[in-house]
Amino acid sequence: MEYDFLKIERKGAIAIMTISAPKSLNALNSAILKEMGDFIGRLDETTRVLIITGDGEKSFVAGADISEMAQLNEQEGFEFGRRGALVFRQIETLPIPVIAAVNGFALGGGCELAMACDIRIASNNAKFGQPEVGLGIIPGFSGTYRLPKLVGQGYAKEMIYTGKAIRADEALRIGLVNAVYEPAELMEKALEMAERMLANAPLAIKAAKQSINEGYDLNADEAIELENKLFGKCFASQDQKDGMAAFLGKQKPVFTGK
Ligand code: CO8
Repeated sequence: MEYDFLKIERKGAIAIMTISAPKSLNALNSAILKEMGDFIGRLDETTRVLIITGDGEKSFVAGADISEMAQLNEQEGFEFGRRGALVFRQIETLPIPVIAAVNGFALGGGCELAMACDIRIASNNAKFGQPEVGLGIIPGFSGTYRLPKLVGQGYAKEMIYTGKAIRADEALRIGLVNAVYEPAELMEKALEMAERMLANAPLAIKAAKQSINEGYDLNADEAIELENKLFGKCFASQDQKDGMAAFLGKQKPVFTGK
């Protein structure tokens, strides 16, 4: 499948989705959101880790496309926000790990896209921010929901109310990103992390992701119950048998994802 705004690369079971709209620093318009939804919807079990990045050395995603949003009325604004939020939720609920390799500006919808991914790593020139209130709107691709979960309400409110952008080192300090690298190293490090994940049991990673994501919004008893069920289910998999047999036989496990 060919896309106008996405470059798709595959390295074995790793897919790299690069958002490419260089004239607007990869700002997200409806066409890009549609292509992202299409690509994510087509992923099958041959893809076991997804890496999302932006084209060029300057920007991951500089937000939603302001020129498209400028003329929207209330209903259209609602629909545009919903479209982005649904695509981001699709990313968040993929049964595989998703790594955001943030290679520059991650502002507004760009920061929100990175937050819909499981893990964020950044280049040292990256900048994160939610500048929406300076445009007369609020974060509309679920940033008010995900930013406080990642950095706490106090810092999230400061970022959203002031609209200030923070540098990669500050994003690292507050836990918005896991690691910061030289720009030239970023993709290599993302691939390295993805490879480590590929060495593990796919069904176990899927269950762990479900337990963490869904458990977060439950109360303690419900979250522990959910983990318990998913833990039990692992024992119905061949991967559990192969993984434990390999350990006991002092060998490296080879997982089949069954
Ligand atoms: N939308 C449209 N065009 C953009 C965007 C954007 N978000 N960001 C940059 N561009 C364009 C610029 O207009 C410029 O175009 P042109 O060359 O035609 O003038 C080109 O990209 C290059 O940008 P700059 O010349 O401004 O480059 P600088 O290096 O000087 O600055 C910045 C880079 C700091 C990233 C600057 O471009 C900027 O501030 N961009 C806007 C960032 C922003 O405010 N993002 C948040 C947008 S709102 C949002 O994301 C809401 C999400 C939820 C939506 C819900 C819908 C209802």
